[in-house]
Amino acid sequence: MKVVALAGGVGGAKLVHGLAALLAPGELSIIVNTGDDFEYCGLRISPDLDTVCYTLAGLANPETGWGQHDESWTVLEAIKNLGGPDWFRLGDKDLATHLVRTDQLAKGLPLSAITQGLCRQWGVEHPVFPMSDDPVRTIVHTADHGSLGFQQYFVQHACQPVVRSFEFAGADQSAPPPGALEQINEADLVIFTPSNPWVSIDPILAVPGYRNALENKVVIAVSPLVQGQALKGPAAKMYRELGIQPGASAVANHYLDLLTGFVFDQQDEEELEKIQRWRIIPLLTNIIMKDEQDRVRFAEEVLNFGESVLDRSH
Ligand code: FO1
Repeated sequence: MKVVALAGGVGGAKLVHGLAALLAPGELSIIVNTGDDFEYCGLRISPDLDTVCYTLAGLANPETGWGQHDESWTVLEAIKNLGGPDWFRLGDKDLATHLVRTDQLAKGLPLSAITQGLCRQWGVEHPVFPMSDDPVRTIVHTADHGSLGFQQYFVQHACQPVVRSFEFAGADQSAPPPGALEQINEADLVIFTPSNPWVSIDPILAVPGYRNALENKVVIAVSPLVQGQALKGPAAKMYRELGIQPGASAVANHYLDLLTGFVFDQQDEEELEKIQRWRIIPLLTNIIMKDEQDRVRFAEEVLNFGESVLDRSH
């Protein structure tokens, strides 16, 4: 079965890791959010691309989900001693990624080609695509801190500002990178991984071309919320601030027109009836991936569910 996974940060990367353990490189490709990208210390940072690739390469820091494990912070300390910025923590090995990416971008390589090259060096065999080679930047419009770049909101303000709306600056002028739409057209199944719908999956869907490529595909989304709480990050807080009760059905409703199936947690059974009313095929299970083998356990359940949804859709 050929699968395309759309992913953002840590939650999405965990399911991608499980899927990659079960599917060959020719059966799984990943399209990653780049709305979180920004310039810092003169370097181009692509956090979600790095989180997905580090996770697939076994290099990710398991505590934070971002950056690399066994990291050292020599350069960051030296930057701080020079009065430079240290609010966004760059480890020494992580810094190498940003230096190489920035150097290759300056030489005119597209982000998708740079990503392929880095994946080759990291031994990541599953194809990883940035959602676009063009710049798309998530802007968070807040009630009390004006308009913030994503990392200003997420790191500098620690997700505290009250969100009013999101903007994906540059999306209208952007396009999928070479090969990404073909992956979707050839896919049997598309999975929206348990990433933040507002700032991880929506930026990808805002790039012209993806929505209509998804129209005649079987799409399954996985809830990033359990009992109205995000397993990690500000997704539930964002829903509340936007006047929407956070929960599995809110996430299913978020993607409604695109979904064939929806995977959510058995603790949220009370939302089953509402979700079925939307004629979405449900899978209720334990969606919490507490360790590496749990990622594979859950990925296997999602793939089996995908097979059953495919059988029912033909
Ligand atoms: N998140 C933080 O909360 N604090 C940091 O200092 C930080 C540094 C960092 C460095 C590299 C990287 O790839 C990600 C980093 N992140 C940090 C996480 C990042 O803000 C988020 O992973 C995404 O933007 C949202 O998923």
